[in-house]
Amino acid sequence: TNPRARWFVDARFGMFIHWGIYSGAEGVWKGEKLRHDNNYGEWIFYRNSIDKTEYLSLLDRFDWDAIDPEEWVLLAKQSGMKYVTLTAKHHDGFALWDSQVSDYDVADHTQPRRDIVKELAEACQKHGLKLGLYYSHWVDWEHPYGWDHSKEIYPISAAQYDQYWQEKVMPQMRELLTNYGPIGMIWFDMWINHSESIVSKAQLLQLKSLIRELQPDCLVNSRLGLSMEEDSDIDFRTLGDNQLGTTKLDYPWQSPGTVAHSWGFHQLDTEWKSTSGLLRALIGNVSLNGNYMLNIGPRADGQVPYEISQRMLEMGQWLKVNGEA
Ligand code: FUL
Repeated sequence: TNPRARWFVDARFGMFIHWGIYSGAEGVWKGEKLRHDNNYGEWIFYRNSIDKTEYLSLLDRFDWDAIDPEEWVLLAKQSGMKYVTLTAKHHDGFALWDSQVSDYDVADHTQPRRDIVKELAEACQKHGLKLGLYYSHWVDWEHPYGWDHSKEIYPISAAQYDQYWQEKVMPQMRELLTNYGPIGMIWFDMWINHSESIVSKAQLLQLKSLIRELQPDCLVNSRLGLSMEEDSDIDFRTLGDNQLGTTKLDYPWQSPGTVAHSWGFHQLDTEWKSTSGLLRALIGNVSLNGNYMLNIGPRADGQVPYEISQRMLEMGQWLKVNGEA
């Protein structure tokens, strides 16, 4: 383990936060339920081919007076978690901070202007938790040259993809790594192999160098698109969604998991896992020297579903009784 990742190995347990415009749709579009085998709430923009202006109007359903990221941090802390990772930009391309790169960001659609990354960063500082930021680098459904599966049918050129990379990904990452204090990790998403994709290894390395330059202590996960074997400078490996570890690895690793199925809030997603099952997942990973990042999908008013917060608090209670938190 490189010294940079020491805290992460010791942290064991963290919170994932999937929250964005999609939280306002709650997994249902115009009364239509599932149309696809992928019923993740955070995929609705793409899955239902929603027009961008109409998608933005979902923000009218948000209760901005009630939304307080500090509450997410407090829940994480009470649950024995040591870090939180927010979807700063998910696949829909919408930035949850005040981004100068485009007006497709939360600050340009709130009055008074809000910057959720900033509010969360301050709450993490105040309560002593590390801040992680999820950034969908590969996939972006908003930028004309960002990746989505339709590009397999209507291809874009490598030059067009690089335009997306240079005018959106790089400057947005620069903002995140410059304006919000220390960032514990950038959590990239997708496990496509770069050699089979439009994204080039050079682009991935360009992104990693920017992180190393601006925040040398910030961790980078393998979903950047470079495996631990391919690049020993990657800090930890992320397993598949809800996939638990089965073998002890000699490098840091992590499983991201949900309490039901969807990551973003979904009103029809009610098959809750039990607290004991979630604890078994945590203990299993920790026993193999891994890490568990359990997800909350808050509603459009910022509230965390009771079924999630209750289970997390029970886990925190267990950790306390067993002397781990
Ligand atoms: C996946 C994404 O497509 C899901 O929406 C979610 O963010 C999960 C953690 O990773 O790759």
